[in-house]
Amino acid sequence: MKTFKLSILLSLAVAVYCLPVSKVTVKDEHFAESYLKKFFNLTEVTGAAVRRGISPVTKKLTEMQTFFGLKITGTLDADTLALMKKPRCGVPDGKVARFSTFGNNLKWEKNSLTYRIENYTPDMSRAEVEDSIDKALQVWAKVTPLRFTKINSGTADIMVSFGRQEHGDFYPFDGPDGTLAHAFAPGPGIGGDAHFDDDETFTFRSTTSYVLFMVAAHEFGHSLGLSHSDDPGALMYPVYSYRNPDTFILPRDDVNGIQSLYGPNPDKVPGPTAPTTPDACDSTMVLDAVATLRGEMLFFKDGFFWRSYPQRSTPEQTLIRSFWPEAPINIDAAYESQELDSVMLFKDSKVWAFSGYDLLRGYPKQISSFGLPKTVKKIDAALYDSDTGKTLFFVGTSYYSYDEAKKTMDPGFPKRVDETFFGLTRQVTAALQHRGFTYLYTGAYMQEYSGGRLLRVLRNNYFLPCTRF
Ligand SMILES: [Ca+2]
Ligand SMILES: [Ca+2]
Ligand SMILES: [Ca+2]
Ligand SMILES: [Zn+2]
Ligand SMILES: [Zn+2]
Repeated sequence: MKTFKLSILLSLAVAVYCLPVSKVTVKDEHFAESYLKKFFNLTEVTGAAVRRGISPVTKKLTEMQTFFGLKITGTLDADTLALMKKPRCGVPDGKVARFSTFGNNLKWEKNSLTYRIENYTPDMSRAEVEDSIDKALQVWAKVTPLRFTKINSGTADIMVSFGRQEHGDFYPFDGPDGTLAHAFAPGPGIGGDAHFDDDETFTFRSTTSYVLFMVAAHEFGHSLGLSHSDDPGALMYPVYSYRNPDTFILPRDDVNGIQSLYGPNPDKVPGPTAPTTPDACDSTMVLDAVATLRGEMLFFKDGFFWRSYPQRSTPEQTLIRSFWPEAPINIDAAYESQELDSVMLFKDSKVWAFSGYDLLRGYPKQISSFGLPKTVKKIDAALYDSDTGKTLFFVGTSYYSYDEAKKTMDPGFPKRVDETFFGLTRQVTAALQHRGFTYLYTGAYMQEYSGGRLLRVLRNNYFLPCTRF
C-alpha cells in the first residue's frame, strides 16, 4: 500500500500547506486531460490547451472546480491537480447537486433484486468478500423497499466482479490507485453490474488500504440509480475516504437520494438517525473548534472541517478522517502550535498533534501533560497568541495560560475570562487569534477583541461565509 499512502501524502502536501508547487509537467497535463475526458465528458484536446486553460478545457476545469468546491480558476492549478490525483470512483461526475440520479428516474422496476459474486479478490478471504458485499447492499435495503438475494450461478441483476485493466466493457481500469471501481445504472445486461479494480488492495477494515465494504456500498448506489453528489459527507461523493465500516451509517443526503427513487423502507426498522453534513449557511450552527494553520483557517464541526484561504471565497469542506484517519471527531478545541509545527486537536482528556497528515510520535497525550490540573477533564477552546507565545486554554468561564517556549503553565491561573476579556461571562466555545485580534466564540456569535477591549460582536459566518450556488 505504499502507492496509496504516497498519493495521499502528495495531495495533502500540496493542498494543506500550499507548498511551492513544482511546475505542472507535460505528464500532468496529459493526466488532467484524461481525467476531464473520463469524468467530465471532455472531448478531444491537446496538453498545451490544458496548460493555457483555453476553452473547452477552461469550461470543464470550471465545472470540475465548481463540483468539488475548489477555487474557480479555470486553469490546472495545484489544488485541482491534487484533487484529480485522489483515489476515486470511475463513474463520471454529473451536474453540481446534492444527491442526483441518472436522469429520467432510471431505476429498477422491481424491489426484489438478485446479485452474484462472479470472482474474488486475492486480498481477502472469500467470507470477508461475501460479508463486505452483503453489508454494502444492506446499507441500501435498510432505507428502501429493495431486497437482495444472492445467487451462485446464472445471470443476476447485479453481477459483481474483480478485474484488471481492460476487463470486457470498454472502460479499462488504470492500475493501482486512480479509479477504484465503477458500476452501471439500472437496466438489462451490464446494467446494475459493479466492477472492482483488482490492481487495488482491498481490505475488510484496515485504514491503510481500500475498505471493500465502503467502495462497494458507493458502487451499489450507482447500481440502484444514484449518480454522484457534491456533498463531501455523502457516500455518493466521488472521492474515496476511509470510514469505519463497523460504525458507518448512510448519510442523510444518500437516504434522500435513494428514497426519491424507491421510497422508504415499509418494514420500519428503528435505527440511528442518518448523519447530515454541517452547513455553513446554518446561522444557528455552533462550531466545535477553530484554528489557524499556516495562514489558513480551519473550522471544525462534527466529523468535518472547512479550510478557508485568504485568497479563496469558498471554504472547502472535508471529512476530518479523510485527512487524518487517526484523528478524533466531534472535537472540543484546536490550535496551531508553531513550536511543534502542528495542529493540535483536543477531545476529552486527550490531545492529538498532526504535522502534515502525520500523527506526531507519542500522541495522543493526556491534556495534563501541559501541566493543566487533573481536575480539568476537558477544555472548551484554545488559542495561540503569536504576540506573547502563549496558548490560552478555556475551561468553563475561566482560562489558563501556557508558555509554549518554556513548556510550562503560567502561574496565577486560572483567571476568570471576563477579567481579561471585557463582558465575556459565557462559556467560550471556540477561539482564534487572527491578525492580532482575538476572536472568542460563544455559540453562534463571535466577539472580536483587541487586547481586552471588545470591538465587535459578529456572527460565525464572518470568517465562514455561506456560499450557496
Ligand atoms: Ca445486470
Ligand atoms: Ca485503479
Ligand atoms: Ca469547543
Ligand atoms: Zn461513483
Ligand atoms: Zn468495468
